[in-house]
Amino acid sequence: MTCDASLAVTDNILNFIDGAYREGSGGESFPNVNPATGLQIGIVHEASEADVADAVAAAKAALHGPWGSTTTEERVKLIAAVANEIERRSDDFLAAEVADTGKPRQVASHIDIPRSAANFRMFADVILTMPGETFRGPTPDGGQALNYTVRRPKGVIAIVCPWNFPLLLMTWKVGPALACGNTVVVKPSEETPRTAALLGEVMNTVGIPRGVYNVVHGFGPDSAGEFLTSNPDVDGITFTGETATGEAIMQKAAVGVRDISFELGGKNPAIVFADADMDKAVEGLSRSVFLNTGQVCLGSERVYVERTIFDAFVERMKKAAEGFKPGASGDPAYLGPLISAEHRDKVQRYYRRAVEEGATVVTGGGVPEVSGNQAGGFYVEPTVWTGLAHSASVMREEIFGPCCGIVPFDSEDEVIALANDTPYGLCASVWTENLSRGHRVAAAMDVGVCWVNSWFLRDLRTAFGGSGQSGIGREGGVHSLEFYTELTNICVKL
Ligand code: NAD
Ligand code: 6OD
Repeated sequence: MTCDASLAVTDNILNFIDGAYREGSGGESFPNVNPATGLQIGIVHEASEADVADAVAAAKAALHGPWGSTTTEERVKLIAAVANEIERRSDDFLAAEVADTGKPRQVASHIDIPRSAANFRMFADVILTMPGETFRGPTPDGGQALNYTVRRPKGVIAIVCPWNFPLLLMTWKVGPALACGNTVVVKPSEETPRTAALLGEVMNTVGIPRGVYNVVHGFGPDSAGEFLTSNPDVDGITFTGETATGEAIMQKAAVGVRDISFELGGKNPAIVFADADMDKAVEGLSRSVFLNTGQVCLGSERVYVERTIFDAFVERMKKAAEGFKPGASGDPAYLGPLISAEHRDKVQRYYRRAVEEGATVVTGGGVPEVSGNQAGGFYVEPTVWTGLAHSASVMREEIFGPCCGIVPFDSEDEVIALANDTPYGLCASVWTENLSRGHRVAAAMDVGVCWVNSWFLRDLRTAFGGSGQSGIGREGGVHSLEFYTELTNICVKL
């Protein structure tokens, strides 16, 4: 592995256990690579099974320490302080996220870092207004009973995260977990360990007690991911990542009947009706296909366009794709790298397969020329296909790259059937100026989230998640609090 001389390769990315940073006790480590250059920029210290057990034990002990007796109001203050500290140190978080993912600074500074602070601030608000239920009713002996619910923290929560929006997707779970009084052990992706580790400093600065927030680095099978999800002292597992990984984790969660919340893959449809505002649809869909180099679980890899506007729409998407420049500058016109050489190989395999499956390559399909210190980065061209059959594997399997197949349709019923014919069910978007049609088609989508004339527009109080093979459960607003708490009904004979 070549190192980037301009960056400190001595960056040591450590585990954070019981309020302190540590190397792995097994002495193992692995390289941390900047995907924009392909160069090694640091060393990640891998947690051994014993380290993971220590992290879980610290989290369990912290439930019975000062954290266990905090009031909701005290936790809310601490969590708001975490949000403030992320904002105060946003340059540090930005540098860490850009180094790990290679994404353009413009993307990380507008999406990843501010949303991460918001994830804490919003759940601090939600927990204060969490509704409970009370029933007063007759008892068989003619008396009365009062039933009411109280919420308890679930306990030790394992949070297993992907690499595409590392801090954003991790804090989306750490925020509500801590708001509800749980303690957490986070296993960030092996590709993007930095921001999870850095958050440990924030926790110490604002006075979150030790053991409440822990981070263990490593891989999945036979490494930190598996050690964590099989640890019997973990009370709940929340996971974002691939569907196949979700299946493996679910088997571990079955032992001891631990609760799970899963946000998994997708093959999301977008539907553009002839009456759509063409400018808005092209702008929205070029974001939903190419943002974050297509590495967004909510991205639209299947785009259905009403036949009368098909050619014009394809031409506009071609132009949009060709407007991106490969590279990792701060400019929004830049399309960053894919996360790794391995992922680039996978996306390229799909690019080749699309052609084998009969696609017309409208634009892209290859690897761009990139010069200077980014020549070794993991770039691919933004790609648009037409002419693919509904049964083509590139139209059925999640690619997670900057590409889409565009398909014409003639009727509303036809396109609803096409859009829903997938084992996934994460999200969809519908583009039309006919609001009745917008509501009707959105309600017919078998998905967890459907946008009308927008995409990835998030109100954090809303239910977020997928149906089918895209996930189990919903998080967001009170839905997160449902997962991160246990309900006790108290029945008082009056
Ligand atoms: P991944 O499943 O490969 O890895 C995710 C995490 O799981 C990593 O931390 C990894 O080390 C860990 N892991 C892998 N195998 C494991 C095992 N057997 N036991 C325990 N942990 C294990 O996913 P990825 O490649 O990091 O992320 C991309 C995928 O995530 C895509 O499929 C994308 O759709 C999905 N995703 C979904 C959402 C959503 O909200 N639905 C959001 C982002 C990403
Ligand atoms: O916005 C969110 O809360 C969320 N979970 C986004 C997921 C993006 C997937 O790549």
